[in-house]
Amino acid sequence: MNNKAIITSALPYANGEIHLGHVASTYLPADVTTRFLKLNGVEAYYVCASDDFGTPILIQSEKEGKTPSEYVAHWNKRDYDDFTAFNIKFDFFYKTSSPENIAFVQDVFKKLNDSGHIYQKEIIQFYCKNDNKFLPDRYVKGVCPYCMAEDQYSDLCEKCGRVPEEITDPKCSLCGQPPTKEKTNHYFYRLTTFGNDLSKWLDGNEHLQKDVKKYVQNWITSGLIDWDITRDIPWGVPVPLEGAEGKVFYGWFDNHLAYISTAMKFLDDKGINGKEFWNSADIYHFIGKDIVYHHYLFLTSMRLGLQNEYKLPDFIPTRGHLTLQGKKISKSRNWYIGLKQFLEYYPADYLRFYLVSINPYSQDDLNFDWDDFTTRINSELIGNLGNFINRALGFTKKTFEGIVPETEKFDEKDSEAEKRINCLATDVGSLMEQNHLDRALKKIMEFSSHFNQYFQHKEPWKKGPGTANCVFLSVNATRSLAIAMFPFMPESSEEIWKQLGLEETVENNSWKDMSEMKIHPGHILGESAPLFVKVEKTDIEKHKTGLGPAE
Ligand code: B3M
Ligand code: ZN
Repeated sequence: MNNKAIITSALPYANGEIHLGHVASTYLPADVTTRFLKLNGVEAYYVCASDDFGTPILIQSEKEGKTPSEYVAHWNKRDYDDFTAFNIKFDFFYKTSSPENIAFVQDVFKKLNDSGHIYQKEIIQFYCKNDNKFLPDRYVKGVCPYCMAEDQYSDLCEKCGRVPEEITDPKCSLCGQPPTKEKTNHYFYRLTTFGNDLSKWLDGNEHLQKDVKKYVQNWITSGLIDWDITRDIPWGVPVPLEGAEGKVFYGWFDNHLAYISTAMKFLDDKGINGKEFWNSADIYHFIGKDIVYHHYLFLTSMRLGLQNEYKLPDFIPTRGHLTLQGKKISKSRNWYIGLKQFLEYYPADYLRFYLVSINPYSQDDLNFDWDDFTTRINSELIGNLGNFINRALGFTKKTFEGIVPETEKFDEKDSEAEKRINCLATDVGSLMEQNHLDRALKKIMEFSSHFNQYFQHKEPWKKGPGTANCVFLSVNATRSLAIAMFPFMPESSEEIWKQLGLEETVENNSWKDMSEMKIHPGHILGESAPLFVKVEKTDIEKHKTGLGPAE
């Protein structure tokens, strides 16, 4: 494991509230991974920013009668607050419209332009005579020329994931009229010249997911097209060239550069050489599968064009989309659950537990299902883990006045239990290192279930021989669980720590500490109380039809 890491997750558009779909695929896996790396002593920083530019934001701010700056400032704060309530802990959360990012983007453009990767071309653009404006990206809807999917925006087909060269049967998304075509000058990035280098990079990086690599390779072999990186709209990073007045960069030219500029700003402010750190760290970009094209082709080819002045990503953990009760999430049809709303009903850890459990390290979609949520919380989280911890700590309180007793010689079951504790850090850790967060969490649950059985088998309430060993090992297993759970359920983990009567916080431990038995005879436990409250089926029935808006 590299001892330095920078972790990013796809930058949320400053254009609406964070919902369960966002956190499931991107922010939660990134947060869990960062917490894991930190426990392993890695100097890891999780940076993120709001994605402030682009046509959808301009369109929406116009609709709401706000300036785009006011509009994005509102969402930047709201998103950050919602993430924080969910215990997504960024080391730094910034914005793509920051002065640092604007300067960085312009500088990158100049370098790429000077080295011949950019050219200017007169193009014909859709223009709406009714609205008197050029219609880039989301201003136009139509049919995808590759897969024939209808009702797609002109900048990305949500069906096949490709970026159309020209959308078929275009309509202005503001007024629905078919647009006309007008001439304008745009700047293009020579993506076509990077095919070989991109291919080589894909082949040489063993951390990237195989299935994703395969379809990106297919895109490359079937032919890349040069990429139009400018727009004629008044909101974006200005193109820093004479004669390019009024033009700004396309949002996907500048947004991923904010991964770098945000990390630089944060590190430099801390007195760390940002560039040096970036280039010696493992770089993780967590994304959802809809933006593979942008991260595997646009982002990487730009870093290649800069001659690796900033190193390319090591990991691009890519996950599928969340559906809700089996149906596609849609904000416009009000079929989604806002993160803030959800947290008004249930603790963050319930959602963290559930979403990690159902989320494999793959492109497969995952489904939020209220009944499944109820079952997993009530029977797994509470029935297994909560139950074991309550029993272990409650029994010690009741029978030994909360004082961990002296042990005797271990019998076979005790030794097996001890071995489980000794192996836990490696068993769970190796899965975490491979990004299999769901399987790692499952391992933790198996550990807990083993200890439930062990406790049951030892029948300590009969106070026979072996009772003290059972208590000693169960209390230590509880401590192991608290550390192992920390990346997944930080609040509950800290609560367990308190109940164990341990000092400081779980965060200050190291990952491998969970495999040692550091609670010794004579240790006094803190106050114990049930960790979790059951999810009521009657509430769930109400939620199925919608949660109601957050206050
Ligand atoms: N703002 C959000 C998305 O398409 C987009 C990500 C930018 S990452 C550099 O999911
Ligand atoms: Zn129009």
